[in-house]
Amino acid sequence: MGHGQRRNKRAKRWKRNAYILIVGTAVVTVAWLVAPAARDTGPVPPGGQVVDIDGTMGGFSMQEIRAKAGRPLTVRLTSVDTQFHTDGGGKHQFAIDGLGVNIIAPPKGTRWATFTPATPGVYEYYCDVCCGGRANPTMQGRLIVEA
Ligand SMILES: [Cu+2]
Repeated sequence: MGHGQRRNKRAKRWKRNAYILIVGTAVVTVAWLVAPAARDTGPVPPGGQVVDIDGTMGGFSMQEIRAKAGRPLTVRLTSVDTQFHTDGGGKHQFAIDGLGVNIIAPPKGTRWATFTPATPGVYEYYCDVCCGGRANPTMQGRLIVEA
């Protein structure tokens, strides 16, 4: 085998290894980015209603929630965003001023709160920690509490 051939072989092997490393890293990164957030299901009071809602940069997954007055309601908020979002760091909030509810989900995480709306009515919920916050029409919704 000539000198040039050997060098050529070594260069080829180096190229293949670099290729495997780059593709492997990309695959792992993409898998991590698209993986669903771990759903942390906390304790739920018996007889209560549970609502799972996602916060994304595109808004809440639900813009209307119906509940019954006097019945415990557990809201589980999951942020599907990563910490690499420059606006809000991947956190999302679910707040209802009139009911003292304020849930903030960390990036790719879930937080929940249980509360019992006593009075029928329409309560606005919103997120104010990301992308335009309350001014963003997709980061708000209505909790409709029926008698
Ligand atoms: Cu948000």
